[in-house]
Amino acid sequence: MLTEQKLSGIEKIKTQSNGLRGTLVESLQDEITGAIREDDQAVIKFHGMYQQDDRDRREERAEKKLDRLYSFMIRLRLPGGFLTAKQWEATHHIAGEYSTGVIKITSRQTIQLHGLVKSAIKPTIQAFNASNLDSIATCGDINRNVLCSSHPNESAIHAQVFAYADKISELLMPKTKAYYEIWLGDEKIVDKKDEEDPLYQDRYLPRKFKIAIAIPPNNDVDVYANDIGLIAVIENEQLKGFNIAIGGGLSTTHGNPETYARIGTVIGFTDTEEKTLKVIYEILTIQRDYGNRSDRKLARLKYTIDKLGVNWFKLELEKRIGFALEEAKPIAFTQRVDHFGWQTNAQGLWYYTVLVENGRVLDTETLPLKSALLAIAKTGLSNFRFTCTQNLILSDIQADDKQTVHAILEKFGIIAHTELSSLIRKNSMACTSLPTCPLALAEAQRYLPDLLTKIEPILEKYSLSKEAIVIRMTGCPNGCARPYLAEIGFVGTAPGKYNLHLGGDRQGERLNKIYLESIDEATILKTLDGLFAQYATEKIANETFGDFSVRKNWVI
Ligand code: SRM
Ligand code: SF4
Repeated sequence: MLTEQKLSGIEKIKTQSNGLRGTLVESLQDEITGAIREDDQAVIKFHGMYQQDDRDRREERAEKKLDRLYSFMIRLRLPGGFLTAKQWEATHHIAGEYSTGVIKITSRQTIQLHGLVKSAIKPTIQAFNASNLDSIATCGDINRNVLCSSHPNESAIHAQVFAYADKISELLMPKTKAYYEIWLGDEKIVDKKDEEDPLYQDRYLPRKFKIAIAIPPNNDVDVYANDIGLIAVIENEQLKGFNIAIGGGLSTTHGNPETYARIGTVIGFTDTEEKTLKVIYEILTIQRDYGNRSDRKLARLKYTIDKLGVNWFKLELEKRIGFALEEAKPIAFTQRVDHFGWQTNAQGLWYYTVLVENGRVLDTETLPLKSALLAIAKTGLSNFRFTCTQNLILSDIQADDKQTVHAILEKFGIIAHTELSSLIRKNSMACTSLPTCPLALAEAQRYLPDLLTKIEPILEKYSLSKEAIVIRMTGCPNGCARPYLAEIGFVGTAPGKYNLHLGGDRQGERLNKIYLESIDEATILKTLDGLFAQYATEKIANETFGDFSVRKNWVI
């Protein structure tokens, strides 16, 4: 084990946090500042929150010698991304009362609220708790929200596979009761044995940890971007088990060649639930014991695996689980899509997938999306599911109720918005970035819609509007909208400047590469014009833009 390493500062904060309590109680009571103490900023992440400030207002406040405008972002734990109509209605009101009002669907199938002032945190958590919702372990060095293919029409046994997201989330929850004590006023734990944690101990994991479950042929979860990817093996509508991929992760750091994006390596297959859960648990214990705890840039599972070797990792895993993994079964991903519009599943229930640009649910002058969703929630006729491309599925609607939901969607202009939007817009995704993200170097969700408006006519010019090109943008190289798995990826380098990545495939099995560095909008549009012109005239039948980029050696 890597005991000789000098531990990073965060490691000490974790072990000295008294089961993730830190001094949060004192920080919350301090009325002099809207911020919390520095160490608590690390601790609060494990409770699903980040301290942020409004970056649009930094300069103005600095000039007035004012403190930054601090606020908090809260992220819910929603395994598989599911809310009932009642829970959506509650979320709508909580967002209105305590946050900016915008409900943000994330690239990991959950929702975030931004702009909570310190005194609003407790009432927000208590209001969510009243709706059986929590934000435990959605951030921090721990297992995060577990993803599962969103589209119930994808498989007759979707519900069976979907249930694994909950099981895994429960299995990997921390044992500390700090969340209940601090935010919900539960009694203090007297006997520390009650919260002994054999998995996380008092040091938790070296870094964040992500798990996703995919149901082929749709790789809508981007399964290979996760520390653990489970790929459902289904034969004759029976779940046979899961292929297991390990070591996916996308983040890089500009100018640090030791960092890289990596797609998961498939190491085998498990057939039973017991075995699958055991494998997952022990992958975490290996990462806990061998992950890098001195350099957080190199602490994700992907680096542990590459340092120790896939074979070593598999042998160590088999030692810990006590059985050998079976050979991976053949599976095939042929798509990575959200099925917009109406769909039905094997049980005859209906689903409407709504395009939510960059996951931002709000009312604008032209699109009152938030009001439309509230009206639907109030009917109680539909559940709410979130996709990993920040869209929303109104789900589990009885055939007799379909028309009622349809009429509301139509009245608020949601049908037209969803169905008339271009294919490239439907296949786009941008991260939150400015003004809340402290790490942003360039705009993303506030900019991509406008950039797409300029890209759409270029595609039309070359009769390429029917190409479902996957395009993604992030404001920095951390990769929160998974731009490295897009056919066209933009990664922010500085205000108004992006690296342009090309060559990802359509189903999310191949990373793209940098084609041009740090280019501005004019260069982006001119470059794409040239590339689309070639693609239009030289592509072979059904060749995707990503595959064409590789065939043309645009990226080597
Ligand atoms: Fe992320 C950090 C937003 C998915 C890789 N991410 C952040 C923070 C919390 C900034 C910070 O550390 O202070 C961002 C908050 C911005 C804000 O105001 O909302 C942030 N990440 C997001 C979300 C909301 C983007 C979105 O618009 O949807 C996604 C929330 C997912 C969720 O619900 O849990 C989000 N982040 C991702 C993904 C995509 C994925 O997991 O499929 C990645 C790349 C995959 C991966 O992990 O390798 C990702 N986020 C990062 C990283 C780099 C991690 C690393 O390995 O180095 C950071 C920075 C860090 O952890 O130090 C980061
Ligand atoms: Fe922030 Fe960078 Fe993630 Fe975008 S990719 S949300 S800018 S950390």
